[in-house]
Amino acid sequence: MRLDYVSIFPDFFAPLTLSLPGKAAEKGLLEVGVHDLRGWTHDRHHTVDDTPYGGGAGMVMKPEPWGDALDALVVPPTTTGQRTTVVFTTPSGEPFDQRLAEELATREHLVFACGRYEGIDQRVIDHARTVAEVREVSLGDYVLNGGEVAALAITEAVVRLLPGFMGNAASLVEESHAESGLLEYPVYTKPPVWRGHEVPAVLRSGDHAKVASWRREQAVRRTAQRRPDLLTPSVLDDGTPIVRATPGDAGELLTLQRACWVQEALANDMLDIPALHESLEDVRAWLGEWDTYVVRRAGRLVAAVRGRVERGEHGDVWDIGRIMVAPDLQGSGLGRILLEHIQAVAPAEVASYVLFTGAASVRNQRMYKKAGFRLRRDLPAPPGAVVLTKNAARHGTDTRRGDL
Ligand code: 6GU
Repeated sequence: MRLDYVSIFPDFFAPLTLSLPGKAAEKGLLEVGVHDLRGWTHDRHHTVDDTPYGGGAGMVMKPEPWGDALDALVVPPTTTGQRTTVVFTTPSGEPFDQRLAEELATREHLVFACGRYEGIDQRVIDHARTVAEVREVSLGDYVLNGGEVAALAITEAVVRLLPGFMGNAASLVEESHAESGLLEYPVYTKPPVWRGHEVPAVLRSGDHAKVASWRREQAVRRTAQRRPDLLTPSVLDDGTPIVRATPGDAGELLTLQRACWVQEALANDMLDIPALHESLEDVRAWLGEWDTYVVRRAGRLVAAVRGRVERGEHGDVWDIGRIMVAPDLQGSGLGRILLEHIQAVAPAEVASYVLFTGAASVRNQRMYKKAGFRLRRDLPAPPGAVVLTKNAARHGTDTRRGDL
């Protein structure tokens, strides 16, 4: 693979001769070229920018030096038919992720065009598309002063995937990681107790099955807390996402709530279900106090669930409620998926989950029991309702000796 970098700050790329890419270059897996854009200027001041047409703040990178740089660096299709790929690093690009790293790792020649100021004249990118594959890539939703650091980050992610680099072990790990779609579980090494922090006992138990299931559970829990967007249950089978409710959903939630609870009330021969009598203002108010998730199908809000932490005598409890599915979609499994989802997003500190349902809602109770909830006749419940609870998945991280 050949990598070229064009920038007005070529010194940024000194690290390429060190660390990972440096080693790959030594092994002959990589050829690296670093180029000063000013080398393609023709005026005395080596000017690379100018004021924007249409006015506005900041400066725009002039097209001519970039055009000459691309003329010099973009090579015609190789015998395998592969063209050069030009990567423009820009905060308005497509988000960089492992999938894109894997894709770029298959290329023979990458040219990183690192912009500064307010960006590069659009015609440079348009022209590049006529001679090369072009990717406009962003590291994430924040703004850097220039694309150099982004190009380095992309390089490191790509180069470690090259066959023969890191003995291929990395790519195997990567695969399993990508497959699970989860964040990594926490890791520990010796000593078993350090500054009062213990290594979770299960990891020292020698029980491989238990270790595996503990790690999986930790990965799911971490993912739910830090990146709920990555979690499988937050997407239905057909890819429909389960998303956080916004204040604008209040009206539709009210409609869904009425539809669901009228049905529930009729089925259970009870008419005083509080949710049935709430106003739009009530819904707006509880939306602000509960973690609420909704599902939209063809623009219509068709299902919802909410949860919040309650301080209980025996530790924090995750109160789950308002699992609602539009009447025409009931029985489709949506309720079960929402129930899984709301458990997965519970904060780490909760000791148990609790939910209430109609004493006569046999179908609901059956679903909850299938999901591991137990009917608690020993706990208080409002008239006509029952309580069900379930222990939250234990997650032995950060157990300090003194706490046990
Ligand atoms: Cl690729 N460039 C710049 N300038 N800012 C960024 C970025 C890239 N990615 C995130 N922020």
